[in-house]
Order: sequence, then C-alpha cells, then structure tokens
Amino acid sequence: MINKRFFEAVCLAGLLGAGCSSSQKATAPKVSSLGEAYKKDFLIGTALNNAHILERDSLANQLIKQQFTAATPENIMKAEVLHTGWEKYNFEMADKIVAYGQKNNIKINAHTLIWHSQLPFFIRGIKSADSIKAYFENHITTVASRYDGKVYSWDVVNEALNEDGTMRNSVFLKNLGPGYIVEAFRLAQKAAPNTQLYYNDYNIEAPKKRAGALEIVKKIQAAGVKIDGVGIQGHWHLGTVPYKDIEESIEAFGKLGVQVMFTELDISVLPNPLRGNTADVSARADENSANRGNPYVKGLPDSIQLALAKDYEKLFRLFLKHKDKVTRITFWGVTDGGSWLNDFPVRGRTNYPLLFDRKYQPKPAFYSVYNLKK
Ligand code: 9MR
Repeated sequence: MINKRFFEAVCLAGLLGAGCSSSQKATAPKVSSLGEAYKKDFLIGTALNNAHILERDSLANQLIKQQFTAATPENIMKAEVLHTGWEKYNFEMADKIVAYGQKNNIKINAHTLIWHSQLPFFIRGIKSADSIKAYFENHITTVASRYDGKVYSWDVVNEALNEDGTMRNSVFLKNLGPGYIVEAFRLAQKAAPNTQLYYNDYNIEAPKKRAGALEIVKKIQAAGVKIDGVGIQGHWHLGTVPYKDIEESIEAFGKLGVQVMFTELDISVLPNPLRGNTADVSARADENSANRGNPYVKGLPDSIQLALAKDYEKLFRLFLKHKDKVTRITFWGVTDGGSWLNDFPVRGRTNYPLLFDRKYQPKPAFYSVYNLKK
C-alpha cells in the first residue's frame, strides 16, 4: 500500500509520464496482471527458486500465477543439480517445475544445457578431451530428450563469450574446440525436436560482444542447424541502461531471423564496486572494501524509486517498439527480497532491482510498465 500511495503521489505530482494519464490518476489498474496486459506482445517471465517450485511461499505463488506467462528455473536445471554422477541424474526438481508450468499454464524456459559454471562435481578437474566429449554428448542427449515437448525452450549454450567478443576459454572450448557450440545445438535439436533452442549471454548488447554472438548465430545457421533465438540477459544498473546498444542489438539479431529475448532482467540500484558491468558469478568484490556501498538498508528513497520506474518504462517502450522481434521478457526473480543481486557482487546488501518489493507489493516501476498497456 505504501508503494501504491507513493505512485499515486508521484502521478498527482505529474512526475510519471506514461504511468499516469489524467483519467487514471490515483487509480489502481483494473487488471493488474503484467502477463495478461502484455499477452499480445510477448511473454512476461520470472525466475523460480526451490521455494517457488515447491509452493512453500504462498504470497510468491499467488504473484507468479497472476503475473507471469513464462518462467525459468533459477538454478535447478543447471548441470550440477541435474547430473550428479557419470550415469546418475537427479530430475526431481526439474520434473516439479515442468508440472508447475503445466498446472499454471506458464511456459518453462529450461536453463541451461552447456555452461562453464555450476558444472557437476565429478566433471570438475577432468582434463581428458574424450571424457569431456562423453559428458557433453550424454548430458545434452539425456536431459534435452527427457523434457522435449514438456519445456517450451532451452538455453542450449550460456555465456560462451568474453567481453571482446572472442570465445571464453572454457572447459568446452579447451577440450572440444570452437565447433562445440554448433555441436551443442545439433545434439539438442536431435534430442529435442519440439523445443525452441536459444543462445543466452550477458552484455551481448555491447557492440564487441554482440559481434561475437552474431557470429555464433551465423555459424549455427550456416551448418544447417536450428537456432530459434538469442537471450540478452539484461543485468543492468540504474541510470546506465544501454538503450542504444539494446535497440541496435534487437535489430541486428532480428536481421538474422532469430527471436530476441531479455532473459534475466534486473536493474541494480546499488553502487557497482566492480569495473564494468558483469554477471560473471566468479567476479566478487571484497565485502570489507571501502566500496561496499549499501545505502538503502532501511528503504529506497522516493527519488530512486522514481528513477527505477523511469528506466523500466523506457526499456519497455523499446521492447514494445520491437515487439515483432522481441518474444519474451523475463525478470531474474519474483521480488526484491529474493534477487541474486542482494549477494552479488558483494554479499549481504539490500538491493531493489525488480518490480515487486520485499512485501510482494508492486512498486512504482511495476505501474510504469503496466500502464504502458492501458
Ligand atoms: O541467480 C543465480 C544464483 O542464484 C546462483 O547462485 C548463480 C550461480 O551461478 O547463478 C545465478 O544465475 C545466473 C544465471 O544462471 C546465468 N546468468 C547470470 C545469473 C546471475 O549470476
């Protein structure tokens, strides 16, 4: 309620443009579902954790069903969780998110088949190329075929690029060579012919890294292998959202005939103690450094709420402008309290990057996005 009152106040003060046409000033939306409001434009997704999937958080559960038409498992379909030994798999939670999606008519984007991070324990430290190849083939084939027709899509390869657009020197590049990405898509297509297949990465809106991602798409297409879309993760910071790069990227990927998705959207409002923008989880700042920067422990000042609402509004205007190419916007989390950004790149901060606050209430940023569709 506090947020709604704040929003009404800023509307009345004439501060929010699209958020408050004169006829709607100070009124709550009649249909307050983002997924519903945007259903003719693109899917609206969220990231689900264990408590969500097991329906242990009833308020979150209501919000998820009401607001979202798509969901991505935040962690439970990563290889370290699914693939527990050479021939051992644990599909318990993955099966549950599939059932949750079916029950609630939410499309599941499975995340992710091939990623250098969160690898199974047994594969870490293995140096033999044959073993890596066996793991790679078995993992993709077993996991993708199990969920074919049950999940809507897969992030087949995640974060394969460096910031300069060259290929990351991952365990897969080192052992399988640069053709591994095409090969991953080939295996995924064979195992999951009824599933959409995507390349997913952060910062691929930035020109150099984008060029690397465009090359990946072209190589897959040139090999006659299927790629349906590209996911731009969208981990950005308040006041520095790269709108121009984002628009150029939507156009550039669109020209290759693939869908464009924003797959892990959040906007950090806290000082960034790292150099540059990264979602690389291995990048950590020293908790005790002078740059810790945790200014909003007791709450977010109205001026920052408003700036966040404006950034989100501008972003969604851009997404709507390109709705012929943009097919999904997924927020990386349900509420601010559950965001990974409370612990990255510094543990234990209080961040506010999403549309719903710690009390599960819509923030001004929610209304600024929602009201674009009124
Ligand atoms: O949000 C995820 C967090 O809970 C995990 O601890 C982390 C571990 O690798 O992964 C986070 O999700 C990442 C996603 O899978 C890929 N892109 C970057 C995301 C944020 O790190």
